[in-house]
Parts: sequence; structure tokens; C-alpha cells
Amino acid sequence: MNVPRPALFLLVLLSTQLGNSYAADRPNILFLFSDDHAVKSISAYGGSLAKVAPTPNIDRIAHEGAVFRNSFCANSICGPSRATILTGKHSHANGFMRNGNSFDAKQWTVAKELKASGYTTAVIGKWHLKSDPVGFDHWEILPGQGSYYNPDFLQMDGQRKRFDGYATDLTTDKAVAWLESRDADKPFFLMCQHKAPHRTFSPALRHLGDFDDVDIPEPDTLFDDYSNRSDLLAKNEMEIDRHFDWAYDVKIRKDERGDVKLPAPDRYGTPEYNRMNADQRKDWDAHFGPKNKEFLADFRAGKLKHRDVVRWKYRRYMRNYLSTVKAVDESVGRMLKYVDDHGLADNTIVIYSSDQGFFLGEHGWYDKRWMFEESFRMPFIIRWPGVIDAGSQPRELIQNIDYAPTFLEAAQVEIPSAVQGRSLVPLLTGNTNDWRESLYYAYYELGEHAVPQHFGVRTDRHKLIYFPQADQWNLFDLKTDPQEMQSVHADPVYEDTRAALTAEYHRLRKMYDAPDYEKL
Ligand code: SGN
Ligand code: CA
Repeated sequence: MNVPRPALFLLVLLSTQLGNSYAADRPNILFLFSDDHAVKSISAYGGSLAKVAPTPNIDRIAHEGAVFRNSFCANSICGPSRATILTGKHSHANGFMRNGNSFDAKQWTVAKELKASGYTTAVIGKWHLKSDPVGFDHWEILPGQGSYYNPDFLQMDGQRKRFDGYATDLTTDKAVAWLESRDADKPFFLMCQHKAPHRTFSPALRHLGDFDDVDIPEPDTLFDDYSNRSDLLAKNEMEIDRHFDWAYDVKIRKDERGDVKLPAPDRYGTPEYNRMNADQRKDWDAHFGPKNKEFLADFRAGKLKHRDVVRWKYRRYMRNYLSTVKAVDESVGRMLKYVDDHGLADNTIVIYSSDQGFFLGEHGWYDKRWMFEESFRMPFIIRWPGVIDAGSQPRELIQNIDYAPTFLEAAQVEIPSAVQGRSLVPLLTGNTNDWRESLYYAYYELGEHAVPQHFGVRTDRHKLIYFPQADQWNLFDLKTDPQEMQSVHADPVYEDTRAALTAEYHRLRKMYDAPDYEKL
């Protein structure tokens, strides 16, 4: 390489200062992330909602890069997923096992490592790890879950400031503003993290009504009776029917959240509604008011049977959910445009992901947590021009423990041995040699939505789940029973499979040094 002398001097100086030498053209990493975005509501993933999912910009990343078809989380809940992404470790190894824990900010993270290696780093939007972000040159985060309308953001100086507008738009504005003001001599690592489409699925007001005329297909399992699996399933508290805050008996709970925006929130004052200003409420009321009136009139006249009401709630849920996704996709479009307009596209890795999956009516549910496919799956779509062939669809089993090592390899930084995940870079270039054949899952929460602690292993074809509280095992054959309606754990036909999976489950627990159930 023919480098002019002063430039060479600078390079050498830089490498000595950093204690390492890095190529000058390390890629930027733009990590676009949302909260509770199920793969089936992204067109590029296909599936029953592919035709109605409003995701042209997320799909663009997919078409120009790769869609990981078998991407999963390690623990299907918000804070733990984020902690896993930052550390490349399972929940027990990074200490953040349940929402409400406080992230031990003293530990190693990929953000700290990238920053130390010469990246400029920022996180904007939802954080949900309690302790302040460390390892970022800049951060501006939503407190806790954050609000959809006129949200507060926590600033680096400790101030909490309220901003007018919609959380998804504001998060994007702030991400763009940071890109504008960043130290452009360094490669960047930006985590742009939305609250949407998280409960209460509250759309940008400009999108109210966008899905009113869209026919939304209903999942086959909307009326699951929870038979043929652990009896713990039936004890859940996450049914669209019984647990959305408007139940068939029209009893309004004191902590009304506004899940289906009914009855008119001005009478019951949901937290989201209370944050809106008069103009915003006008739009909201104009949209939901007449629809609620019509529904309630039919309901009170006895025209709707129990299942009609569940179906009505499901459709309203989906219309609001997809509307919030629409704003997330617009944000992705704005970020892609930024990298295009500033000549950054060729050397920027763009990722779209979300902290876990979500039930969109499957098994009658909303929310996540279970190791069932809908909540276990995590979108992972990545574009890296010149490295990934456009339109790739890798099928290997990947997990959020793999993100940190992937970022490190892309940034030419050594991966510490304590990281439990593996870099996806070989898969990006089609090298699938020696890739893992199974994934470990662990869910530790005890209370919310009455989902029991459970642990498991998944291969490409089978899934074994253990519920220690009841000492019960479920086994699913994902080929013959993709909707996971029937455990075959006691079926003699599956004896060999059961033995092999049980052994694999214990092997993984040992390999990852998973804690004993009694210690949880
Ligand atoms: C809130 C939600 C729950 C949700 C948790 C965890 N209720 O408590 O439905 O499971 O967050 O979500 S809400 O009415 O306040 O929205 S997570 O994404 O943060 O893990
Ligand atoms: Ca989440």
C-alpha cells in the first residue's frame, strides 16, 4: 500500500494509542430495533400477515441483504433481551434475568468494546435496563417503558425532558440529529430503539384508520383450549378474550390501559390518553369515538356473541398494532435515506431487529415470554453491501447472544472468550461449517401474565420445554405440528427423539453454565 508519509505517521500514532491497529475503513453499525415486533408482521418474513404488513423499508433491508429465517431470543422478555444483545451472554451470565432487574453497568459490553476500539457510539430510545447506559458517547433514553405520546426522555445530564410528538418519530429525529453531530472521523455504532409496537399499541395519529378497510386474517389458534400440553398454559393471563383490559362482561378495571381503546378513553382516562393535548385528543376521539359507539350499541343490543367480541378485539388490536409498525417502518426509511444521502450506505451495516417476538392472537394471546414460536422468534434482517449477497435467506439457528460477537468481528475487534454467542459473519458469507444445531432457552419471570418459568432446547425440527414448577416436560414436532398444539413427550414414537433432546438440553445447560432451578 502506498500511503503518504504524514498519513502513515498518523495511522501508526492512532494504532499505538489504541493499543491495536485497525483498518481505516471499518464499517459503521446501524442497529434499528423495536419492541415486540413479531416476524409475521414483517412482509419479508412471509406468513399470514405478509400482505397487510406495512413494512416496505424493513423489506428493503431484506431484499438488499439477508433475512435470517431461524432467528430466536434467549429469554423472551424486554430487558433480558437487551442485556443479552449488549453482552453476548445468556441472562444468567449477564445477571439480567427479569424485567425490573438493574443492569450491572460495570460488566463488559459490546458498546464499551467498540468505543474503546475507536468507534463513536450512541443509544437512543427505549433502553429499559434501569441503570444508565455506559459505553456510549451519547444517549437519550425513554424512562422505563416510555410513553407513545409526548414522551419524556432522560438526558445524559440526568434531566428528564418532555417532547411534543410521537415516540417513534422523536426517537428517529434524535437518531438523525446525533448522526449529524457525531465525530465523522470515527466509524459509528448507533442503536436506534423504538418503544413501538409494544402494548398499548398506540398509533401515530396520522395513521389512525389506515387499516380500517384491510381484511386481517385470523390465526387458526385464536380459540386454543390449551389441551394436550402442560396444564400451566391454561393458567395464563394474556388472553385477548379474558385479559385485555376490556373483557366480555364489560367490567372496567381500575388500571384501564387502553388495549383496545374502548370504552371511550376520555371517560376512563388511560395513561396514554391523559398525555395527549387537546388537538391530539380531537383526532383520537374522531377516530375511535363513533366506532366505539357503534360497537357498544351492537353489544348492548345482544347482537354479538362471546366469540364475535373476541374477534372484534383481535381485529382492533391488529389494526392498532400494524399502525404502530407503520411508523417504525417509516423511521427505518428515514434512517436508510440518511445513509444513502450521506454516501454511507456502502460501508454501513444496517440491522433491523426487535427484542423478542409477540403473539398476534395465536393461542388466543397477546404478549410474549413463552418458548412457543411466535414469541421465541426474533426478527433479524441485515444489509452489508459487498459482504452479504442481496436476497440471502440463511436458515441456521441464530440467537441474540450472537449479535455482540458479530459486531466485534465486523469491527475487527477480538471476541472475548466469556462471550457465549458466535459471530454471524461466516454465515453472512455463506460459510455454514460447524454451525450450532440447537439453541438453549430460559425464562425466569414469576408473575406478570402468569407465564411459568420454563427452559428448553430447540433444534431445526423439535422443541423440548421443561417447566420446573410442575416438573413437566413438553415436546413438539415442529414439522408435523408447527402450531405447537400437541406435546408428544409421552408418545412412544418419539422415544429416541425425546432421549436425544433431553441429552442435548443438559449438554447446553452445562456448556452455558446455567444455574440450578432451585437457585432461581
Ligand atoms: C408492561 C405491559 C405488559 C408487558 C410488560 C413487559 N403492560 O408491563 O403487558 O408484558 O410491560 O413488556 S402495559 O399495560 O403496561 O403495557 S416488555 O416488552 O417491557 O418486556
Ligand atoms: Ca419487548
